Amino acid sequence: MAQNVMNTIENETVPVLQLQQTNRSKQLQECFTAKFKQEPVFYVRVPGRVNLIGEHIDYCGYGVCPMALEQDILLAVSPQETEVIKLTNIDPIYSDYNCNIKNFSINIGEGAPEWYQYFLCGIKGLLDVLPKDISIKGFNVAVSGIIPQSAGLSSSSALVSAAALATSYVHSFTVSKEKLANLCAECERYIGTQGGGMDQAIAFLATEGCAKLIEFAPLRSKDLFLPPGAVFVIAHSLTRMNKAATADFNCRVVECRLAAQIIAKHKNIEWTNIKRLGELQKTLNANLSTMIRLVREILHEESYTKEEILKVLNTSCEKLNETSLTPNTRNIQTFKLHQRALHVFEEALRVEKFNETCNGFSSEGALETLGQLMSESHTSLRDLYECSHPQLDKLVKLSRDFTLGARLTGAGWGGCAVALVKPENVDTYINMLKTNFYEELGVTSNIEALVFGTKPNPGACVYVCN
Ligand code: ADP
Ligand code: NG1
Ligand code: MG
Repeated sequence: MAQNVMNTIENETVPVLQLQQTNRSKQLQECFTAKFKQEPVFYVRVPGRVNLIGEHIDYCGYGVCPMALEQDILLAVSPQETEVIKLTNIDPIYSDYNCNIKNFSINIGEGAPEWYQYFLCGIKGLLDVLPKDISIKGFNVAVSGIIPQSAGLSSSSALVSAAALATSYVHSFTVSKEKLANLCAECERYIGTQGGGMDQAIAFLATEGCAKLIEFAPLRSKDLFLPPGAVFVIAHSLTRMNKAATADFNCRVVECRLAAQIIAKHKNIEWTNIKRLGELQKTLNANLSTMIRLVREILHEESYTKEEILKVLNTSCEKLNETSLTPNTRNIQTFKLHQRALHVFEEALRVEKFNETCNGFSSEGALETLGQLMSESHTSLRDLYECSHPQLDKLVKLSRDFTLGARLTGAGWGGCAVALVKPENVDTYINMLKTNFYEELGVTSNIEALVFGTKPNPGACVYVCN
């Protein structure tokens, strides 16, 4: 029987490798030299990720099972002796951006943030921990990104993490992978979303050939050895959702927090000390089945009004805004607490079963069990968490007869589905989606970029040139 290995090595740093030129790095180099009239000094690669199971539970403190993708963000960088940062993007839809590294603000307004604001989040995150005696330098950067954007494959965190890693390398300031993962999770919140840290963790901690079980507080990762014959296929639903453009993502974070606080109050625990459902579980010293029972007993299924929450918690609107809500959720008047908390505890149980099944993969039916857990996860995200999209539901439904299970991946409301497929069925499955999904929607070319098989890739690295 295979054993999962605790493979978090404290203080391990991001590898610095020799650059092997590819068509892509060459194209990026050309873009860089055309723009800045000099050669890049180093490159940074940070992968996107697909989450296999454990959705919308990282910010509640529960473990998740992502793996890093081949699709990544690649930066070409050269440090400067000035304080100016100059950003350019190989994709012409993104305008150049310059600022002073000692004097910039991220200033998030209404709607989707600008692309460079994600980059600035990463710079700020690193500068926040840079020792005061290191003199701060500007740098020139060209960005090439091939992770489908706003599609649940974590392009935002790859960009934030790449910016932080480039800033650390420019300043010869070595930070461990764990510290980078934690600080990038923290600094991406400057963009406005209160994510849980899965994306930045897998970006740095991924190793080639295996998915990971990532756990939080403190951050830990374990190899997840998938049973032989497990192929994960990603399919884009042709819908997108920028998570920082609306309050939907933070609304779910806040609904989970309010659910935890109301159960805490009911159990005579100081509710203001509880921010996450995971903290509540630890405080109650209960198992997940007990937590599921408590949700059913304590939280009603109808939406809670803000007024009712204030009454139950015996608090004022100002205090609730401060202890429980985010700036963009303060105007929301109704919250679903029963459904959201139920999803979180049941999904955390599914992650446990997924992990146990991978541990004992010689047992018969392991692939079927994993597939079933993935399908159950989708149903829960659709019905309890309400973060699916009709086109994601259509993809999952079409997948039923060709895969062992399928689900939306990432935050949802659009983006990608991931399916567990037997190797011998991969081509038939992809062809079926071409005909029954993409061609139906009028897409006949470049389908390889929309539906593709994946294998677990390594995490972030720096490339140096000769
Ligand atoms: P995801 O699910 O991909 O993380 P988000 O909505 O969190 O989606 O973030 C997507 C945003 O990240 C994009 O709208 C863009 O601003 C930024 N982004 C991602 N990749 C790139 C890139 N290659 N170039 C510029 N900006 C990018
Ligand atoms: P994506 O899919 O990258 O938007 C978001 C959060 C994750 C996690 C998932 C849902 C960020 C940066 N990422 O991911 O932490 O909560 O949603 O499981 O906020
Ligand atoms: Mg994101």
